[in-house]
Amino acid sequence: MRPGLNSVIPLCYGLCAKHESLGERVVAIHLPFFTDQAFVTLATNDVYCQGALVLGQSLKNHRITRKLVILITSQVSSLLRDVLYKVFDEVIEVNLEDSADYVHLALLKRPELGVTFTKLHCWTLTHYSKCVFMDADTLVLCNIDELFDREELSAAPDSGWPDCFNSGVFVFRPSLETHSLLMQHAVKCGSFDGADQGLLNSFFSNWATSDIRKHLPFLYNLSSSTIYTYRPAFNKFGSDAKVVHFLGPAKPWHYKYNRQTGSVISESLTSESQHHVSFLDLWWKIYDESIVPFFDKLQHVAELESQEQTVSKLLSIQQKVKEPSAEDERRKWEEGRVDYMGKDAFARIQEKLDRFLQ
Ligand SMILES: [Mn+2]
Repeated sequence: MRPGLNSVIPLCYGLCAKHESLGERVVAIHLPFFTDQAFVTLATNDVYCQGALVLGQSLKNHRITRKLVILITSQVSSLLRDVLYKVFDEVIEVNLEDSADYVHLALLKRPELGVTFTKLHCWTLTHYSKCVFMDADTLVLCNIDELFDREELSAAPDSGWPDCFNSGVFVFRPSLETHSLLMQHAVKCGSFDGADQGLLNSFFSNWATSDIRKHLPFLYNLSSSTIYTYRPAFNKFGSDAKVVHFLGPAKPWHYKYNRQTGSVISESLTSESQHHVSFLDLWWKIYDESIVPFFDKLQHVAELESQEQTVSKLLSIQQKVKEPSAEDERRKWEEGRVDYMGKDAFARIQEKLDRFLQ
């Protein structure tokens, strides 16, 4: 029977949608869309953009009904900005140079707070009433729109210190007032771990004890390290994971991918990472199928080159993102475009100085 104009079908995750028959077979499904709510992520350079693109695509693959927003810094190249626009509804450059004097002063003393300040910028997105922040190194495994039923600040416990929340996934309400209080708190108290997680935990300090509804189940921010630190729990509950978080220094984009077998190549895996290899494979599958075509279109890649890629079969993000040259780096530094979060972070500079002084 042909569906009538207003027949309603339940969808797998409990929403209802209207059927609209167009001719004999084509059916368009309209999901309710909340334009005043958004998923928000952050990328401070071209490499992290790869993670953000896969995260954004993974959200889209599970029919999100909210807007997709990314905060970027001046370090992100114009090519990557063009690709980001293919996946995200809004690409917002955060310019710390525009912030108040006290922020500049704080950054001079503690440049490592740069990434934290950039992330805090999400509270200024006041054209949204509620948002879910997700790190660029997370990957969504199913629809998670129900997170918007939670209140600020909802987050999952950190696997290393469960009385703290992990700031890789959290629900918040944009507010200029909260933003300003957070910035002042950062300048005054700093961050006990030098990053946003320490700062947010000391600001929302009653998270551990005040309201259990603000504790997201761990399945909304399953840290990849837990897979081997609490293996029996992973074996029992891991298949229900909703969001995986690739914590630690080994990110999915550091691996190489065999396009023919659809798997991350095993030589590049440490013995530990074998356990979460299926999540890495999924990350790369999304990257290869949905993100690589955007690059190819934008770069007007000649057929010749795509043939070469087919021949090589192996995909790594180095093929898509060039490391900036020393000359580029110097120019950026001189123009005042300092990568506080990455290579120009205080720890990196200190490391370099130590090497010189040895
Ligand atoms: Mn992370």
